[in-house]
Amino acid sequence: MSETTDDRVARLRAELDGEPTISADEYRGISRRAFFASGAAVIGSVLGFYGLQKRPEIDNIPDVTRRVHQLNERIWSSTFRHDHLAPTFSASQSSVLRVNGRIGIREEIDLAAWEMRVEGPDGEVLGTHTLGDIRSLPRHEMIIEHKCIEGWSQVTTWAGARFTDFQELYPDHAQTAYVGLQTPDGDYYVGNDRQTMDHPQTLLVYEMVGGVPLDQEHGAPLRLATTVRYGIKQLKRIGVIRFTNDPPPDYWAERGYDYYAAL
Ligand SMILES: Nc1nc2c(c(=O)[nH]1)N[C@H]1C(S)=C(S)[C@@H](COP(=O)(O)O)O[C@H]1N2
Ligand SMILES: [Mo]
Repeated sequence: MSETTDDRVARLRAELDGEPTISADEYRGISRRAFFASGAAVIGSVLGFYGLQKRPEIDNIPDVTRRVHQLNERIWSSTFRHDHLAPTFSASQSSVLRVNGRIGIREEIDLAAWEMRVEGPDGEVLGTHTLGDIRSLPRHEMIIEHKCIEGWSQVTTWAGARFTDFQELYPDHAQTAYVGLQTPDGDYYVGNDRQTMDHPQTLLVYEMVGGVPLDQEHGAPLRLATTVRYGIKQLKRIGVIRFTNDPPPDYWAERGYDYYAAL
């Protein structure tokens, strides 16, 4: 795909803003192609090539992609391998992740005053935590490839607590279908499905490359990192965690991106 000068200017401007630079339409195109490439056999049996051939060229694309996404999601939730680990890398391959996305973290916060609130399905407060609480859980480090839907990826190092270890503090809410996360100001918010949160490579991260505490731009004092979802789902500067059975509001899903953003 060739990029016009206007596209490039728009992209660079958006990059300066630190926000995803791919439009929802482009994203749908990419994810549709990826899906067709990986799931042609499944789609063939479920949708039938009849439906695909009949598809009008441009007008109907959102409709077709919506159906593909619904299928995609169903296939994902039925085939998700909970024990499948993403590849890890050596420290020499790892570097501090480029900063991307500043929604909900534009202003610096007082890290000493930070607290994280935990809520149940109706917003009832179940608990609050300091960073000390999270640091007292077993520390795990992972050197993984972070992937952004904008089309770049980078090997980086994260260290923190496994979400499953944190979840043990809330056994009554360990089976909810979703976990919602929000920045303290509520400006950025994501919903992640239970399988994602229960994955062993899903961490509440407080340190980055070299064991250095997370800096503000990377989401200090605490962010999410996971190998099974794109960057958009890895919320920086967690203020609220909510256990819920309904899909929590999701910033980029509201703007047309696939809710699951699965890898
Ligand atoms: N609060 C917040 N978290 C966010 C974002 C954001 O805009 N605000 N952007 C997401 C995106 S699109 C990516 S790729 C990663 C980037 O993390 P990094 O800045 O540490 O590289 O953060 C994710 N988490
Ligand atoms: Mo991203």
